[in-house]
Amino acid sequence: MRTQIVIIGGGPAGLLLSQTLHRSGIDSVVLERASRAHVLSRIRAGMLEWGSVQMLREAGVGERMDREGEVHDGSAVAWAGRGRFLVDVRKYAGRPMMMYGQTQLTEDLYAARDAMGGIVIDEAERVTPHAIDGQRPWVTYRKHDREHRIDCDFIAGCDGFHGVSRQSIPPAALRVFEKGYPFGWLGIMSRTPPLPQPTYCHHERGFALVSKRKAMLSRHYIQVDLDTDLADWPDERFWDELKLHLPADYAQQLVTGPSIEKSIAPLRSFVVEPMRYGRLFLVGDAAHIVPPTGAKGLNLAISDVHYLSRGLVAFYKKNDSSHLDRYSETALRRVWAASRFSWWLTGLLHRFPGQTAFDLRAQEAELDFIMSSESAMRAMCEQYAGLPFEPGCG
Ligand code: RFL
Ligand code: PHB
Repeated sequence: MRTQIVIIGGGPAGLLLSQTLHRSGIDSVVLERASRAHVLSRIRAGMLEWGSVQMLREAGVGERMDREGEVHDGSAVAWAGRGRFLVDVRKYAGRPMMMYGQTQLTEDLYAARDAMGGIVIDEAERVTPHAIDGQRPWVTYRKHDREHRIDCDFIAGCDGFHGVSRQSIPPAALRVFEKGYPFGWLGIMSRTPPLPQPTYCHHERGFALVSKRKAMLSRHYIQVDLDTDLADWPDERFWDELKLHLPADYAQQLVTGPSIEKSIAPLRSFVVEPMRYGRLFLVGDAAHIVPPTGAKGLNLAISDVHYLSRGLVAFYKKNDSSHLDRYSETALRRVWAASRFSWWLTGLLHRFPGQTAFDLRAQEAELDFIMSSESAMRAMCEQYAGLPFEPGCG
């Protein structure tokens, strides 16, 4: 088989890239290791930047998002005994945000690929890129005990943090920047009425986030130690602990119920440079991970797709490879901005082991400062809203 672009990974980055390229007349094949049902069972992000919303609309997958997603002015931040403030991105950054689940978005992308006859091969085992430093790369994989080969012009590595793409690049060609955090998020999904506003809660017991997907679907998180065992967290314990982290009025309003999903995600910051090696481009979580505190991971995956698809379109339609050559540099500017923001917000809102009473007061003083200083608030909002895509680049 031959195609122009082999896309490794059928998560949001890979599916959106194939959808965007298709609309510009560029062929691709998506190779996904998991089954479609598995990909669609993963519960992850919920908060889309406005640039992501526009990109999804342009890709022809915005219809259900515009119908079912919720447009928000921003999220709130609450901290012990001091009430809360709104990170009003509509007011300070001039654009709102959209609550729409990654699971739903992935469903929409699959539906769009199916409707356009896009090739998405699931349960592709042992996907392996070859000759990525030459002009004619190819990819092999196994399916139903048979070996297959696809020849292509370029490979897009959209296979997440644990994927094969980044690992296919000689380690000496990559520089890795990494930071671990000594905690994770325990998240639950429940069919209960959500609190009105997504709210990040700073508390001396640790961080909590109340969020939602839609009218009767709540998504909440609390900070936990890395060695936490899910079995030790029956629903009642989760709800009791969450209430302790919330402002009093929220704790009173909170409606509890059985969880329909419960999982723990460790927090991590990770970036590789460059995001390209020869004819292999890294996109989304394959190249970078941010802690979820800033709601940036999916949005970065979407902005990478934006820059890479524009580069590929310029290459095929205008015989101009200069945008592709700048892909890594351009994408990394946004990646680092979001990595810094996510790291900062994580540090501001979480409880760290060994943290002293002084450290806690310093966090509270910074929250106080953001709430009372318009310039600090504006700076926070600009970053939470997400930086605009760079025009004409990528
Ligand atoms: P994905 O979604 O991991 O998809 C990669 C796909 O590649 C497949 N794959 C392979 N396929 C073939 N061969 C191989 N060898 C393969 N290895 C892997 C996998 O099966 C998978 O289908 O990466 P992608 O597309 O780059 O998308 C990134 C996002 O999923 C991620 O950044 C976000 O979910 C992060 N995130 C959030 N991002 C936001 O923008 N806003 C949020 O509100 C937000 N909240 C979150 C989050 C992530 C969380 N967790 C669980 C880490 C909340 C949480 C709790
Ligand atoms: C979510 O709704 O899952 C969510 C919202 C904001 C975040 C992270 C996750 O920062």
